[in-house]
Amino acid sequence: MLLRNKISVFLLLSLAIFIHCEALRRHHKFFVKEASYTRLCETKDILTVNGQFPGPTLHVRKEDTIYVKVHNNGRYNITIHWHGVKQPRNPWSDGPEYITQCPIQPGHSFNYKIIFSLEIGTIWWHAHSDWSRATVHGAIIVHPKSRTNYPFSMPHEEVPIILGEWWKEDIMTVLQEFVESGGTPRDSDAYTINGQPGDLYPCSSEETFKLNVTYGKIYLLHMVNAAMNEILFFSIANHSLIVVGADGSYTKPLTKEYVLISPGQTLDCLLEANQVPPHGRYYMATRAYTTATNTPFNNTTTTAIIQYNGDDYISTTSPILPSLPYYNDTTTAFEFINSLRTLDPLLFPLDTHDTQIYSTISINTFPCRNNTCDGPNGTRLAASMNNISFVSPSISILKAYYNHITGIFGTNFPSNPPLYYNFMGSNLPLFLQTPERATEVRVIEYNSIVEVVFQGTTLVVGLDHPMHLHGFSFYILGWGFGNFDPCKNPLSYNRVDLPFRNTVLVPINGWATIRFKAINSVWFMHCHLERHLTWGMNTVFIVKDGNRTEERMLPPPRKMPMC
Ligand SMILES: *[C@@H]1O[C@H](CO)[C@@H](O)[C@H](O)[C@H]1NC(C)=O
Ligand SMILES: *[C@@H]1O[C@H](CO)[C@@H](O)[C@H](O)[C@H]1NC(C)=O
Ligand SMILES: *[C@@H]1O[C@H](CO)[C@@H](O)[C@H](O)[C@H]1NC(C)=O
Ligand SMILES: *[C@@H]1O[C@H](CO)[C@@H](O)[C@H](O)[C@H]1NC(C)=O
Ligand SMILES: *[C@@H]1O[C@H](CO)[C@@H](O)[C@H](O)[C@H]1NC(C)=O
Ligand SMILES: *[C@@H]1O[C@H](CO)[C@@H](O)[C@H](O)[C@H]1NC(C)=O
Ligand SMILES: *[C@@H]1O[C@H](CO)[C@@H](O)[C@H](O)[C@H]1NC(C)=O
Ligand SMILES: *[C@@H]1O[C@H](CO)[C@@H](O)[C@H](O)[C@H]1NC(C)=O
Ligand SMILES: *[C@@H]1O[C@H](CO)[C@@H](O)[C@H](O)[C@H]1NC(C)=O
Ligand SMILES: *[C@@H]1O[C@H](CO)[C@@H](O)[C@H](O)[C@H]1NC(C)=O
Ligand SMILES: [Cu+2]
Repeated sequence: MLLRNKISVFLLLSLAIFIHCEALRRHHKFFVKEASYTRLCETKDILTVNGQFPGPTLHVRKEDTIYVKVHNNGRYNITIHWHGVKQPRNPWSDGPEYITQCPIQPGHSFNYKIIFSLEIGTIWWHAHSDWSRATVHGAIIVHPKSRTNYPFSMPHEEVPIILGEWWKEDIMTVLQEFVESGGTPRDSDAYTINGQPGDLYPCSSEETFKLNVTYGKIYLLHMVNAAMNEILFFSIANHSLIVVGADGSYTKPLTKEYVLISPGQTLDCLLEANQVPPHGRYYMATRAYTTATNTPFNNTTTTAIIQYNGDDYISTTSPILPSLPYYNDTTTAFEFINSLRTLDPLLFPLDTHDTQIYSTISINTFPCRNNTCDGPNGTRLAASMNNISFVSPSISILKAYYNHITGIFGTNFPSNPPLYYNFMGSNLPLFLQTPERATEVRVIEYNSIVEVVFQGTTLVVGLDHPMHLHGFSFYILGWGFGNFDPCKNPLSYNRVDLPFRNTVLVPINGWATIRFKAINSVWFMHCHLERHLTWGMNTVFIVKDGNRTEERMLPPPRKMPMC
């Protein structure tokens, strides 16, 4: 009897261990809940996943499928987006609220199925509802199928480096004030590295993120720009960075003293601990790259520290600060972007395209009652693509499309700017500033090669826009300043080893051209500066099904969140 009990306990235990291992690999649980955090000498509650800020890092192998069950134990609606994951045929788990799903309401949960395919290296996840992503975000590291299978020196250690922004004010209050005022949002009070402002800010020295390295070893930094509203320069004192990946795709190794990373972008960088003793301590540092005149930004610098193992004077040596490019140094910013090259062969030929969309991306204004808003001359600030300021619908576009529900969205997103004017003009007539409000999508044929030319304008203010496309990575054929010239500019396109990314930084007062192959379903396209997303610099691409079963969108999971 006793023996039999022992055997059954043993069996139960091994079953439990088996299930546990299985759970570690494929099933994850995200509890979205408030937790108390102290930064910049003040304590406040922030929304987190599992109480962690930044949230947990997900480790997967290339081409895995995993499940993340998200329980909303917070006070706000929430959705999670798996940024950079192409999710072939499965837009149901992509995440943007009212685009592919209704939000998960407080007390409810949703089981996301995340299908990895081409992605390798660093991508990330973040909330895609209101402004929750300020604190609800984390890295996803896609490892090669076999541990040794890197196209570069095997790293000794892999380290997520997540750049972010911290507000002393509650982020929902920041959002509410921003929307009500009609002006620009209040600036963040600090930039952060792995959730810490660093010791150049008050009350931050103890917790500053520190990376201990061993002389002679190589470290793989998995970098994410999770900041809400700022493009960032990043550099490490006395150490070069070797960029080997961007946006979940390998690049040819590129050695640089600094990198530039836009919200929504990721970089994989090798760091060689190659400083000979006596070592110093070395800051890694980040601050804003911004070109908008009259748009305030926080001009402070966040830091973390690199220190060498075995040094006994560690805590007394003050760290060396790297020099960072000047905050409006567009030349240096684009010199970096321009140097990135894909390592992998092209996935489709780039000599031709089937569909072209030429879209302006503009900052706009709406009239405001009695001119009492905080935009220029009392107006309300807005943003648009091809003069349409995107209005979020009340049920998801994906659901409306799949179930043929009419009246939720239109299919008239224009292929060209509705009006041609000098997009770079310096005194444009004021009537051009006011866009149309609508929910317009663009329908695309299955398997077509789509070219999008983003054209910045000087309406209200010109600035750089990191444009992000869900569901695809795209090749960046070219970019330049001024008005796009359809005869001349394509002659200088790179068609050989151009970068393969999911977020393109369109330069201030300039343009950029991307191409992707439309192989699956309903995808959001938007500026990854959060204020521009809120203002409507967005649209949606619906790619029709192909003829064969394996070219069709998967059916919805049984329990989608309800509106
Ligand atoms: C930038 O951050 C610093 C440090 O937290 C803060 O004192 C300052 O007010 C912020 N600047 C702006 C323009 O918001
Ligand atoms: C890094 O090194 C310092 C000094 O030796 C030590 O106090 C600290 O615990 C180490 N940190 C980690 C994460 O190993
Ligand atoms: C860091 O680099 C500077 C400039 O190249 C050099 O003068 C200094 O000695 C280096 N310091 C350490 C501790 O490696
Ligand atoms: C930002 O900081 C840099 C370096 O500290 C300084 O040179 C520059 O004048 C500052 N710019 C603004 C707009 O405050
Ligand atoms: C950068 O800012 C400085 C002053 O802060 C200004 O003199 C300069 O013209 C700016 N450069 C560009 C390219 O806007
Ligand atoms: C707007 O202006 C009108 C007329 O000047 C005034 O009667 C009205 O009270 C104002 N409304 C608000 C909300 O201030
Ligand atoms: C504000 O109004 C003045 C006077 O009508 C006009 O000259 C100026 O261009 C306006 N500015 C903006 C940004 O609307
Ligand atoms: C945008 O559309 C509005 C409303 O139709 C129009 O008044 C405005 O001139 C248009 N602006 C541009 C730049 O097309
Ligand atoms: C689907 O089949 C139709 C009829 O045979 C054909 O015209 C069309 O090109 C096919 N579509 C795709 C995307 O292959
Ligand atoms: C939360 O989502 C539901 C369903 O779409 C919606 O009715 C409700 O207004 C949302 N709540 C907030 C605060 O946005
Ligand atoms: Cu933008």
